[in-house]
Amino acid sequence: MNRLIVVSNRLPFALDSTGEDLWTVTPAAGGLVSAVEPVLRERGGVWIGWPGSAGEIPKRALADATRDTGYKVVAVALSETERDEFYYGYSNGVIWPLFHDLQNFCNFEPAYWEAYKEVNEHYADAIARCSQPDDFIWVHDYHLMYVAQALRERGLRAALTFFLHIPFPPYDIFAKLPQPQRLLRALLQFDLLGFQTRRDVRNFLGCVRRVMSDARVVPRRELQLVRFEKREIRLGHFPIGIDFDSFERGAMSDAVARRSQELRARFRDCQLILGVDRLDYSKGIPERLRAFRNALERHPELRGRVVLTQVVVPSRVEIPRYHEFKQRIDRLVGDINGRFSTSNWLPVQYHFRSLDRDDLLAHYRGCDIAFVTPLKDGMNLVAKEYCACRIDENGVLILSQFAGAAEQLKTGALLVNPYDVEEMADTILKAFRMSDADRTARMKRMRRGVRDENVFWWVDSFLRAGAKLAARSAGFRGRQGARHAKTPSAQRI
Ligand code: ADQ
Repeated sequence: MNRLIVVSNRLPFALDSTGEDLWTVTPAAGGLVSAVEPVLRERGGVWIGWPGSAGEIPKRALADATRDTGYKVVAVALSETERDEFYYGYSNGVIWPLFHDLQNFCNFEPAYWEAYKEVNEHYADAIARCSQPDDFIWVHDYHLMYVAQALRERGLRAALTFFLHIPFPPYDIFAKLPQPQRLLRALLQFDLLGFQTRRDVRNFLGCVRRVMSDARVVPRRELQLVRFEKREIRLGHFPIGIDFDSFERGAMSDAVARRSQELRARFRDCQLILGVDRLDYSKGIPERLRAFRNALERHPELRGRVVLTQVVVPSRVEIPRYHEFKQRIDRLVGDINGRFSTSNWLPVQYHFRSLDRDDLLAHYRGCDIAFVTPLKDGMNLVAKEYCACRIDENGVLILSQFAGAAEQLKTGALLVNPYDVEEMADTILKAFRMSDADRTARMKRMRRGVRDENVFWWVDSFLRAGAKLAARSAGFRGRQGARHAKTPSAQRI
């Protein structure tokens, strides 16, 4: 196997300064890390990314943090302005909300695009410095959509692959972006573009057809084909999975069994409903709380019989919108608990913190209903992790129809529209009343799917598609000759 180079905005841990030359290392939360880390740990390779703190990279702290990873880590430094304009600005203030159909949350500040390109150039430089001819270069996610263009401008001819973890929006929404053509042109410099779902591939192709008059879409049965600037770009959907065995094994451990029993013992006669999310407006947390409140209002049989445990992992709290969003959640929790609690029943248990792995697994194992209702989500791994941890083959999954995971889990989950508070409330009642036989039949189907299409299956299918293409494009580009090489760095690559 060729060496794997993973490139993502963040490394799988964050370095935070706690004083002069003192640093803490915190594992990064989030779907990309949960999916990619086990793969690199197993097969080795290189991970290129930013350690999360602006300014110079603290070399000793980085070396300490990466000693036992099993793969090499290359850190990219960002200045404070770059962090503000590239990371908080274009990536999380424009692309993130727009690609989740939340265009009113976008701040289309022109300087952000310039910063985005510049920082993508830093990543391209890091790739150029450390890559060798046979490496498999795999760039991840919406922060780095310009990297291939930057590498092509440096003369790199090797195959470049990209996976988008978040949804790709339909044309009417994508067209709001001030740089639709420049962004699509940049993406079409990759050789393989991977998306989470068929819907995302369809949306991307729709945008290419409408925006790029000199690109030709050639429909294919498996990988779609786009011809552009004498190149062939392949596209496909590769739904990301989880390390099923590791979640299942973890859920079976004594420590998790004990913690999940403790959790259950605290709420004896209640069914436990679980919400677990990063703090993000795309996850539909206020809508979920409103649905829970609506369920308690309209279905009195639920009062005193259900508890919603909502865990929110702090994320991007430096962005004012996220701060306001947290206050909204706090108010809703206060309102529900103020209105409905009794001397021995508190309807919402709210935790604003990250859980350690055993605790997270204990919640998955111990809760009767998972309530996963993002307004839109590339995939949503929480839904899959919940199924993997239900070793008793029980438990109900209520899932947003707008999560990528709905495409694979629809045969077992109760699908809801996360904007329809009453429908969600009625679905809570349906889940609450569901028989054990029905729960088991549904959970078995979902577990089979999550087990078969796990994270290693995801990586294999992506790498296999990429490897075929690398062979093909090496021949194709070989015939083009070296005349595209523009800069001295091209020789190094
Ligand atoms: P995220 O938006 O981060 O990922 P998600 O897929 O739900 O969303 O992954 C969250 C991850 O964080 C899960 O693996 C979960 O275990 C972990 N996590 C959540 N709450 C936690 C807690 N309280 N304590 C500890 N860990 C917690 C992005 C896209 C998704 C896509 C993934 C992967 O937005 O749509 O599924 O990438 O491609």
